[in-house]
This record gives sequence, structure tokens and C-alpha cells, in this order.
Amino acid sequence: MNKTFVKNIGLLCTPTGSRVHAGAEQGQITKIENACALIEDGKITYCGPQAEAPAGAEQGAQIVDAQGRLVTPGLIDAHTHLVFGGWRQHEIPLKLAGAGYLDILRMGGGILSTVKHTREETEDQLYAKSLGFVHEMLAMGVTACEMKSGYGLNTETELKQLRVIRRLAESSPMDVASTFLGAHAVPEEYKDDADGYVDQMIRETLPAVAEQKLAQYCDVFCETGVFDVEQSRRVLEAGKALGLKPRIHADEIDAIGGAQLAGQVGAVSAEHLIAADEDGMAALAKGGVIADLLPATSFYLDKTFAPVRRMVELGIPVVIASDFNPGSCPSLNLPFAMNLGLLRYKLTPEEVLTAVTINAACSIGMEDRLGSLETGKQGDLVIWDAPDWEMLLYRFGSNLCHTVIKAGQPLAR
Ligand code: IZC
Ligand code: ZN
Repeated sequence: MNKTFVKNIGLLCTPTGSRVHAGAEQGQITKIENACALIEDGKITYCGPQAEAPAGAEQGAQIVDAQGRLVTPGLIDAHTHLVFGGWRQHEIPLKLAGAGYLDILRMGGGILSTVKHTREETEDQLYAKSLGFVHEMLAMGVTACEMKSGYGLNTETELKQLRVIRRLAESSPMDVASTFLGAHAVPEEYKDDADGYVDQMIRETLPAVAEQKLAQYCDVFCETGVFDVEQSRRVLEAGKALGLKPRIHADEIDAIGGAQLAGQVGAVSAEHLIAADEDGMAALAKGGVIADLLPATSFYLDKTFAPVRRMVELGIPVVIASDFNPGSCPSLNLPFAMNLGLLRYKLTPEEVLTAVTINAACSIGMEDRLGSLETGKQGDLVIWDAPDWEMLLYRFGSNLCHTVIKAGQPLAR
């Protein structure tokens, strides 16, 4: 038996349970002072006051002394585009001159520039670069994440990206959920024929992804000048028929009906929602859709911030994720997105913690295993160089991650 005992936890903060926390529950966090955690064969067998630890907890265990520090569940980043070729720093002058995100895409840049580089790079090159990102995330306390394809826009390269995601899941400590985002942009080959591209994707790419079991989710970028609501619906329904659960990039720039579509197709989550209106939010609430919000993207694109307080009021469960990608958010720093959750969204520290733990786990289908620290869950926890959770959100820009324990194993730094 593999046994790890984490002792002298000054403060343990965690949500509880294995389902989404919405409304008032979004802010419900259990806080235990002077706590400890026992992890056996990767799973938590005790987590609570140290004074009540089971007899013999330390016996034969690897001891990790938290020395009075804060402990939380491992953070979960539920939205990344982590596997890509090249970067897009050359777009900065365009940005500074006032070109918008969709203007750059229309000029053949943006996503299409990343597609060019992703097609050119070999699977091994993409893997090596992405593995570096995974380690960067782990070092910040992120122990599970979602990753999308979407920079191939043809069968060959979409599959290549998804195979890289599978390799990362198998070879690194990160728990990874995989999403097929073939409908991320209309490729040059189908310029002015988005319907033709959607047909081809549904006929050829999606079945190959499903057959090779390379993704659990199917996503679409439902946006002005990208895919309209009907095209998005076709993609998501075709994915559903093949067993891929729908999620959707909705209302990032314009509210064209993506949030309503999310409700109608039973999407697990709708992502971005910067421009979400009352109608859209009502559809999310009615459909039980999780709102995956990406505040660092608002920051980088210099946009407004999603109407989160209204979402919480409407009982929509909220997640905060990084959106790491080379175009609209070149930062994989989830703690920074969390800071914005506090400072810009005006979420409480407790609401932010729920957004990056149990709600994030629900949005990537890992809620039975991850997202909270309690008996039966996987022993994924982070020891922070902070006395409390507020300190972490307050000290923006610093990495306060002290030790990451993944399935009971402390990771080397
Ligand atoms: O590469 O620009 N919004 N997709 C939708 C992105 C941003 C990623 C990108
Ligand atoms: Zn995205």
C-alpha cells in the first residue's frame, strides 16, 4: 500500500460533494483549521481535524509537513487550447493599432495563422512544447485540465492534435479531458463555404475522432463570421449522436444565440459568455448549463467582463478557466484568472474557489474523482505558501504554490 500523510495543515479549504454548486452554494466552502489528510493508494481515506485523525495514520506513511500552510484541492483548468504550433506575438502591433480579434481573423491571421503552424509541426514537436506547458501548470497548482483540438481544421491535423492530448494524459501527472473543436474556424480551403466545411467535418473527421476514442467532448466556436447557430447546432448534434458531449464557445464577442443553443442541445457548458444577455442567461439556467468564464481573455482582448453576478443570481453554476491559447489569452496562469474573478467579476474568494474546483470538475466530467477534498476522492491537493485563501487571490502575479500532491504523490519541482 502506498500511503501519504499530510500533517500540520493550518487551514484546509474545500467545497464538498460531487455535483455543481450554484447560487448561494457557489460560495459554500468548508474550512478546517489544524487539519490533516491521509491518502492511501491515491485516494483520500481521511481528511479533517488532525486531532481526530485515525489511529496509526502516520505509520508506514510518507509524511508531508505542511507547517501551518493553506491546503486546497488541486486547481482545475476547464478550458484550454494548449496544443498549438507557433505563437501570435506578431499580432500585437495590429492589436495596438486598434484591430479587433475578429478583424485579425478576417485578414487570414488569428486562428488561421496558428492552423498553418500546427499543420507544419510534427506530432513529437507539438508534444514536447505542450508537455512544457503542462509542467508550468502543475507548478502553479493546476492538477487537471481540459484541452481542445481546433488548429488542424482537417482530419489529419485534428487527429494529430488529439493524439498529442492523449499522450499528455498518459505520460504526465495531469488529469486531462479532451475536446474535439474541429469547428473552430473555417479553413482557407473552404473560404466562403462554412456549410461545406461543416459537412466534411461531420462526414469524415467526427466519425474518426469518435472511432479512435480521442475526445469526450465536441465544441464549436459559435460567433459572428465563424459558425452561425444552425451550423453550430449541426456540429453539436452530430457529435452527440457519436457519444461526444456538447460544449460551446458562446457570446465571446457577439451574442448571436450561442447561449440559447447551449440550453437547447443540453450542452455541459457554455464558454466565454462575455456578451451574454438576459435571454441567453435564462436559457443557460433552464438547461442546467455550466458557465465556463474566461476573465483573462476579457483582460487581454480589452473587453468587458461576463455578467457573473447575474449568473450566480440566476442559479447558473460558474467556472473560471484560463482559456490558454496563442491568440486571445497567451497566459496559462489560472491563479491570475482567479484574481480577475475576484477583482473584476466581484466574486467572493469562496465563490472563486468553487469555480476552479468542484464546478470545474463537473464541467469536464471528473466530479466523482476530483474537485474536493473528502474521503473517496483522489488525493490531489496543493499546499500554498499562504495562511488563507484570500491571500492567494490578493497577491496577484506571484506563484504561491508550495507543493503539489497528485494522487498522493508529492511532485518534484
Ligand atoms: O486561437 O484565437 N476564441 N478561439 C475562440 C480562440 C479564442 C483561440 C484562438
Ligand atoms: Zn476557447
